[in-house]
Amino acid sequence: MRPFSLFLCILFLFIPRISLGENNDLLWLGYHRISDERTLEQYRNTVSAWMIEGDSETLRVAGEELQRGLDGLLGTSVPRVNRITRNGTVVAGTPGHSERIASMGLKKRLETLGEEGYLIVSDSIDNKKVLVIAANRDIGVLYGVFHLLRMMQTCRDIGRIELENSPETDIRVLNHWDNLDRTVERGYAGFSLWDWHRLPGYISPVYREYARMNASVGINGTVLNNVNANALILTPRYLKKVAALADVFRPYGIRVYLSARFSAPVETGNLKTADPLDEEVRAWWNDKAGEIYRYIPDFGGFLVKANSEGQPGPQDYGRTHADGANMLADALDPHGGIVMWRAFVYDNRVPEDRAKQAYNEFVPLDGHFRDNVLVQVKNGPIDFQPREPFHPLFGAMPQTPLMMEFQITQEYLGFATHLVYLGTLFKECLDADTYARGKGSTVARVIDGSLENKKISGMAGVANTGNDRNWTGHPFGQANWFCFGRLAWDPYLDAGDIAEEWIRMTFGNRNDMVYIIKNMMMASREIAVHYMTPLGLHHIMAEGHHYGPGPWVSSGRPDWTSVYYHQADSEGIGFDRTRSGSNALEQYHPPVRDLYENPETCPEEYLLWFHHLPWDFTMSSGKTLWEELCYRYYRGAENVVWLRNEWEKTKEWVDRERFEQVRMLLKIQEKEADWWRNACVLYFQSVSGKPIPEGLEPPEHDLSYYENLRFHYVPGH
Ligand code: BDP
Repeated sequence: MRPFSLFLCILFLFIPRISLGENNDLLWLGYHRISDERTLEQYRNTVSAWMIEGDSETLRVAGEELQRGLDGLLGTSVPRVNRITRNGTVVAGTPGHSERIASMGLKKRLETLGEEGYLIVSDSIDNKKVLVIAANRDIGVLYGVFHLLRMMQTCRDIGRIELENSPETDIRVLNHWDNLDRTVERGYAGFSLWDWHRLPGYISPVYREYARMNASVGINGTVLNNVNANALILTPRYLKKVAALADVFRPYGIRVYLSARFSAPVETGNLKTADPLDEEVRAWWNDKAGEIYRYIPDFGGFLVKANSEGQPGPQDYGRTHADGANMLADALDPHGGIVMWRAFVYDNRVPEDRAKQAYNEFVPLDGHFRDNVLVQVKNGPIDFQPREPFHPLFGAMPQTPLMMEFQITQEYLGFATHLVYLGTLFKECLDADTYARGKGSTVARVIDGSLENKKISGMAGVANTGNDRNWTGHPFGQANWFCFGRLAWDPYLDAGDIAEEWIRMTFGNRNDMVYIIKNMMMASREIAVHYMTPLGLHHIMAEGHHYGPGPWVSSGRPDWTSVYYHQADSEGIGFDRTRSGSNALEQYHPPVRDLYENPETCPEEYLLWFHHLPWDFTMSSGKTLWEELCYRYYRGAENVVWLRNEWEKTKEWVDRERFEQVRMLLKIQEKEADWWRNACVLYFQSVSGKPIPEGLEPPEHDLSYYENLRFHYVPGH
């Protein structure tokens, strides 16, 4: 080697690794060396080698993960061994493949942990201290590996571990609203991850990383395409591409599902009808299912949006949602597949409050669905708003498995520009008490199946991923993906604990930094509610693209306008859903109904969701409703300044790239929060005729300025 090249090589060894975008790419699995020397010392003593017993693709990726994680966290190469010759060996496997594990007397404990559960225990073998990760199936071993690594990433004590863990729900899926041309409906992180054009020949390394990330938080399924589905996805040309993705995901325990277009038999099968009771149609779906399983033997099943927002469905033929779902369920059943049938349905020809329509259509069908059908229900009765009460269907269909549908992508929460941690939103819904079987009948217990002893359970999250370098557009969007997975696995986890895990895994373990960022995250959703839709307001965003405020939107189909939802006039504001109004409250069980029926006892955060009240209604603060509304809008916008100032404090701890990204985004968020506040306060003032309370700075423009803002090429639309 020439001296100059040698010099360059040596120099290269001493230059810190080029980290442009690296931290962002790695998401929460960066496995950075433990910075606290005492913890590092303890970990190095506890973990000195690893072995995985057995051989399968899943065990191989579990081994790769252990290698990568331990090497990174301990800052040294941790050897793989075949024999236990030293203290601190991690031994992972299943009793089926490992005699050592089979002989450890764990059988009884493993019996309760199912296909995906695992246990991690400190023990000794041949007088050597070991850490055992044991599971019934290989996938449980992989989940156990991620658990141990997470404990180390978050600096937990691993000196003496004794834990068991298994998921509370069966189906934990991301729903990608990705189109075949790679645009993503309501996606704000670039284009779709799926490179349909070059599949199946070209397998992007991103697919494997995607699978790792999901597996690390327990997600075990992915619906690849938009619920507004294109029937082409079910044709052989695309099924080959889907099969190629399924092959990459399989070792990580991730099954592939597809959104099925109900009219596919007509569009791609040349049939004259898609009537679910027609024999030819049923035969077409049976054959289609058989064909899919030839490509993808472990195909998960279909997600269906039918008779909603213009999508075809069984009602086009005078049939019910159950008829449609059951036809598909029958086709999938011999292969072990399931149907996730969405309850997000509403019809502009029905003069009913939109909040009531899903309940009205689905409750009569309870008990009519096949065993392999889950009805997938959005968290609230309208549409992923910054705040909604829980959907009344939860607790109203005792004989039907109900799946939760959360939206991780921030369609109504500032896109990928605003820092909004959704853990608190998800938990608010999961912890809500439906009273379906008396006190303690929480939504979490409905969806995990424990309340009514359901055979199958699940949770879906509308993904926020795209081909942006940081995956989610906003670095903090990563936390929402992470948090969704953790809650799908265990809906009883605490939103703050999950935030803290994510921060430690992503940014490191400095307690002062963790404290600041966690506070920001935990406050962030309430802040957004304040500057967008305080006091139970909802659906007042701009029309179509949904970017920014649009409380004045009044043309088009009524239930797509804002005035339909806020009902503001010179007298007052809010949607009356009590007995004197649409009586949507009737759909809730009595204690909830009674509490919300009375404006004096209705929680203020849902006040205008359920009540139309005069502007001078007295709030608990002693202020009038009008004043309170203004104060909340102003407080929300002010708190974004607080978020920005808090973030500045993290400058010396967070890597430059992410620090700067978040800083820039918070500046935009501040402007957009002011925009929301100004537009909404001015609009509501134009109907209330009341002055903006003293001490609050008047908006910089007049209402017509905000009403006339126009935007082109807004993402996700
Ligand atoms: C709405 C979105 C729309 C989706 C729809 C759905 O604006 O793009 O297609 O939900 O969930 O929130 O089907």
